[in-house]
Amino acid sequence: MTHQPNQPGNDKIDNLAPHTEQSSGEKMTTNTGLKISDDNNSLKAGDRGPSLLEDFILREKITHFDHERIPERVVHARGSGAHGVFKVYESMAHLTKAQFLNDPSLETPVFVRFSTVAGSRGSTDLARDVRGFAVKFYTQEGNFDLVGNNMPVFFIQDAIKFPDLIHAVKPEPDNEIPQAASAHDTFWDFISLMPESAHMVMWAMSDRALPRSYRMMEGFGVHTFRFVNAEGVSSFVKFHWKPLLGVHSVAWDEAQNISGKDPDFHRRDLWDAIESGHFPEWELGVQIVAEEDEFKFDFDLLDSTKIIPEELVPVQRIGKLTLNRNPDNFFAETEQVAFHLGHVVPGIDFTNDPLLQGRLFSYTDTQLLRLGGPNFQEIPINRPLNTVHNNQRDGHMRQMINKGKASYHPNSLGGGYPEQSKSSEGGFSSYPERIEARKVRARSKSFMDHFSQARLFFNSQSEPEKNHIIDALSFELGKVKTVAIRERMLGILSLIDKNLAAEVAFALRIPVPQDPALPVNHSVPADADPADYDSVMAEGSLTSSEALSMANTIKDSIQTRKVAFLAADGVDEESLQIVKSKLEAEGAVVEVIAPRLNFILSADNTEIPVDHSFLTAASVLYDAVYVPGGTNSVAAVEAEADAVHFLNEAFKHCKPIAAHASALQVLESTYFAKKLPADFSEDTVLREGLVVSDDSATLADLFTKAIAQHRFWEREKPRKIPA
Ligand code: HDD
Repeated sequence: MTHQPNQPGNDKIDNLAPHTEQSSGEKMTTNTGLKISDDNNSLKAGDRGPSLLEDFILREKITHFDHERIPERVVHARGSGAHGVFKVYESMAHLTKAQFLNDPSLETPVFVRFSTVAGSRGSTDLARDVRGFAVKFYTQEGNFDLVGNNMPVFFIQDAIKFPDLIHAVKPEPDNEIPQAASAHDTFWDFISLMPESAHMVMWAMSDRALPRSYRMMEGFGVHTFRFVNAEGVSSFVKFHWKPLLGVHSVAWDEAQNISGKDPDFHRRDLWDAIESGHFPEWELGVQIVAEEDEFKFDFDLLDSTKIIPEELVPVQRIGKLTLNRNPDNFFAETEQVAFHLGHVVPGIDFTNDPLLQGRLFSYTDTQLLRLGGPNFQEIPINRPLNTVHNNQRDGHMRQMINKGKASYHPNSLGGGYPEQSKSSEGGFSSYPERIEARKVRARSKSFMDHFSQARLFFNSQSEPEKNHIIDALSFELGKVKTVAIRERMLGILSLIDKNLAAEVAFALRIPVPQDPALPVNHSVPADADPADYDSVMAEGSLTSSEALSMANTIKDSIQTRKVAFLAADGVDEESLQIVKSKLEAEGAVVEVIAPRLNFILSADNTEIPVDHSFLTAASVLYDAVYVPGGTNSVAAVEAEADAVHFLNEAFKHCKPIAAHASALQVLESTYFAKKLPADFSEDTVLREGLVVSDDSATLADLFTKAIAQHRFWEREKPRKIPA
């Protein structure tokens, strides 16, 4: 196979190839292959007469169109996908017999789909929401799906509450408002009655819910899974994805603006990065707990509202995922891909986490509706690389032509085939966990501490991150109309952190309930003693964990950061080009924004291409902004209200801003003029994120360092800055 530049291939891409179509140079046909002579006029009785029922070409075309839509995913409807590859660094055979984790020379093709949870298919990418991070590994032993999120915990402990959670967060059923937002009464009503959601709510209200890019977020398998090695020895495992570009977010005000200016922001970002050869990369991390250590923690490994702090069990980075190819067709690949937690390979198995167990049912069930029947595994994107042999037959849209008479096992007419495999031959056998129990509808008491890890998360945040959580809760509860719900939430917040509750209460101007009783857990069976389900007010063994704060992420690269250059005719070419070349050499993407499109003329009359006019650009779509010199250009930019607004907004969103010394007057016409520091030494630049210099090379160096810092959140002190 040949592959386009920047669109590398792999075995799965080759496997998809026979199903692809390319019309270039071809004649138009109907679906039966009949060449079409006129695709513009229906068959009529006279050129002004009625269309004829006989027109099978018209009917075929319109019927197909009428049936183009399939049900969107009931959750995670909005998403973007990409192809890639995964390679393990070293054999993990001591822990798992999964072949793709045993052989460092194997390159396993993958398809990854990122998503938001609550919004519809056409909703904004920048909703405050959890992000899905679903990876399908096309291994030589069949498909393995790791269907995770960008947050390591979940709102609920038992899958039976999932429909309730989703009904609560989705638009309200009477008027279908609001779209892709949790800031409404039903969500917070449910949350305020479900103390087990406290930890996840902290994550969802943090900046993790506003990723700068899919490429800059972590991923987590959430549940505790099992690894099983060839000797049958099992250990518990939590899966992590660690992005090599670090974990970065945008500001909430910015997110809301992006939703208007470019609702496809994350989708476009992923697409553009891959098209330009900046392939997103993550390392696969695992936290391993030996079987005998199952009960050594002060939380339950089966409880999906808990993390294993990295201080207790370090994350080992065992391999790398690279996304290196965009799909050819959104619907055929990204929409039709079907993930399922139950797609496992030998060496990976489940635990009794009740959230995981319920998911094992839901994912196949939902594909039956969404993709229309039991043959969805035959859709090209879902097919495994190895061949499929079994006695399942028929059904809607069956593709496979199974030969022979025997479609049952055991048989003699088919020679006894297909035959079963022993474990030693790669046959999957479930881990033989010993279980002796009564059949009960209940929840383990070990699941009842709902607050200590919520507190651990809040305590681990930097000051700006804490402020963002306070602001997010004030915003969300501010949109809640029912005062009793706000009050109940304040009660819950006060059990996490008194100061957090007080700050949110201040914004809502209602008092924090004094010494609130632990909230009643509403997940109580009717016949049970509620005392058995009381939340427990435990202190975890840790008070803070570094890995939980995005402030501690890597900040060593400006690769793929988008930098806006604000310029006009008369720009000083040197101050533009020197900075541009340096930033581009470091992997950043520079775009020139000017009053009008096409080009600007430099002071020396050179044409410099323009990427956007102020009409189509906005500061929220960039990571940093620079104003080059040149008398006329500087005067024009200063006089352009959109340019000044651009800078003001960039400052408000804590972005690095640079200006050539001869363009200082542009910064002086912004509202942050009075905050310009007295000097622009490296220390000041790295503290304030503002760079001014008359030497373009020095400026470019300092600006690069500032952009690598991503944001200067300290600028938000005092907390509110006018736009
Ligand atoms: Fe789920 C989709 C992740 C709990 C039921 N889920 C879905 C997707 C992701 C997750 C990433 C999108 C897959 C794609 O891109 O196609 N879900 C999670 C995580 C959970 C979780 C990390 C908790 C740890 N989910 C969960 C529960 C249930 C479901 C408890 C049901 C009991 N999820 C579904 C679903 C979806 C789905 C209804 C909708 C579309 C699909 O499956 O294919 O089956």
